[in-house]
Amino acid sequence: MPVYQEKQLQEISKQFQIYGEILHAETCKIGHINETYSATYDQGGMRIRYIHQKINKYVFKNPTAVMRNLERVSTHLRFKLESMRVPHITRRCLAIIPTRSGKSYYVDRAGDFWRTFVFIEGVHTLETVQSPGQAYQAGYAFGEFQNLLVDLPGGRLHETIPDFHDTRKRFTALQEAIQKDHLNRAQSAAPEIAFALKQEKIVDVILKALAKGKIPERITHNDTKFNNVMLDVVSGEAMCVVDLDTVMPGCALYDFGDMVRTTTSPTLEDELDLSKVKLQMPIFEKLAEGYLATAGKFLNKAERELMAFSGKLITFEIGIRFLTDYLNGDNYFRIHRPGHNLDRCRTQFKLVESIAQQEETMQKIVNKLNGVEVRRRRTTGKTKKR
Ligand code: GN1
Ligand code: MG
Repeated sequence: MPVYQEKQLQEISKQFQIYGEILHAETCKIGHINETYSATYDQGGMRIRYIHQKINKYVFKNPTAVMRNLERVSTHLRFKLESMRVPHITRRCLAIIPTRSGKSYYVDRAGDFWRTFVFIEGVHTLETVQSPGQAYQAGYAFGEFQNLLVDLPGGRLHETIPDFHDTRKRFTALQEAIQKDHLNRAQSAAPEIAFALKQEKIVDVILKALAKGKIPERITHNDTKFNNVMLDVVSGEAMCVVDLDTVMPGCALYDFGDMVRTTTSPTLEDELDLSKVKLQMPIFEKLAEGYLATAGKFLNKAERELMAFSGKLITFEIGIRFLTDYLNGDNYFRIHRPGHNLDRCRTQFKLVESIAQQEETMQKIVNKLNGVEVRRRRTTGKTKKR
């Protein structure tokens, strides 16, 4: 981390209710959007860590709304966990450290918003799933997250990024970027553009179901990447769901879809060897099982029926977002090499193909988990063929 940032962080850290001297700080290289640091303090002779995070103003145009949502969501989660008598609550949900004046964030001289969280010890996040059990944990944790927020009081949350998963608007944005092509990059992405445009028929499926009221609006996380679940390093149990800036009104399937995207392939999001990118069915099965163990308490029939499809749609959506950003000049997602967003896009599209090939089997697994077959057998007396 450059020295000036460390100095800047020392200034920032003084604004929060932390009773200690900052010893050192490191950049956390997670996420494409916010800047995150873990800082070690000497507090009463003990070493203690906190997370300091700067909100990306380009992406989150209304950071006050982000923080208001975060306060409400984390307070509610805490309340629910307390009432369920769950132990170690500060390892189970994000705990905001207030500023010295009691606010949840600090605005620095440059107008940037900073917040501080308790650092959760003894957990880690992983970029890829290494076992079906981990996928189960991720599914369970995000499902439980949605489940605990079903009764959030106080009215609708702010839409911190309006139309975040509006796949039609994402598709239109891609079409515009192709048409403008102001950096002359479209040619270098010709196969990806052709692939994207060919998928138009899937774009409106969930939007239509929402518009018709078949699928309800729910409070959703909206960024359910596998690396947003903290796993206990000893037990492997999912402890805490993080990255709550996009928690807002949404569709449960967006969350499930992004879990499919980020758990089922053994590869990283920007894998260059596309032959390795594929949906692994045993992982999907465990993911769905974990998710339904918790979200199964509230999902309706239409939501359950689109679970496999949602994996394809959300993988496609993120793919076209990477492609759009590549064409527009990489302004949104942080990149680490030229062409990075195009590489990410290719990986997503390869996964879309793999999901499409296996979608029927995936949905059969979901139906089985949902007990559809069992119910049919009960009503018809017949055993359904597999
Ligand atoms: C961004 O920063 P990160 O990695 O948590 C993005 C998600 C994408 C993801 C792709 C606010 O999340 O929507 O799915 O990158 N977050 C925002 O890796 O746009
Ligand atoms: Mg995020």
